[in-house]
Amino acid sequence: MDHRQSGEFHRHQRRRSSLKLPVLDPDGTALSSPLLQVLHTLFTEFDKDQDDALRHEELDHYVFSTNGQHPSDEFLSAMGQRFGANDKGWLTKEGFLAFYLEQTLGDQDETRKDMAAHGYDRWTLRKL
Ligand SMILES: [Ca+2]
Repeated sequence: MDHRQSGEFHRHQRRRSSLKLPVLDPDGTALSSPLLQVLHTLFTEFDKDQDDALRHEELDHYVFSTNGQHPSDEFLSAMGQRFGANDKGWLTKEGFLAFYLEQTLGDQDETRKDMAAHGYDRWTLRKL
């Protein structure tokens, strides 16, 4: 095939292989089930002591793995207070999901970028 045909072939292949899954449900008001699945997996992975909450060390590890920066203790506490914490002040799984709902409603690309940082394809939400 000549150069032009080859380009079209590759474009076609790319389209076929890029099944883009939604990060929000059809109403646009809740997280989509494929994204929820990934978030549940990530939460479990980072909840080392399995108490269904991310203590500061665990949440710091998550944030650092996501964007390469260590947040302050104030930031970590504020996340729990704002989105949902247990009686120790640690961010709960519900809080973690509430954070992602707010972020995703505001900026879907930001959430896709976060998933990519954790080794997921940002469009198909599959582990790479
Ligand atoms: Ca924990």
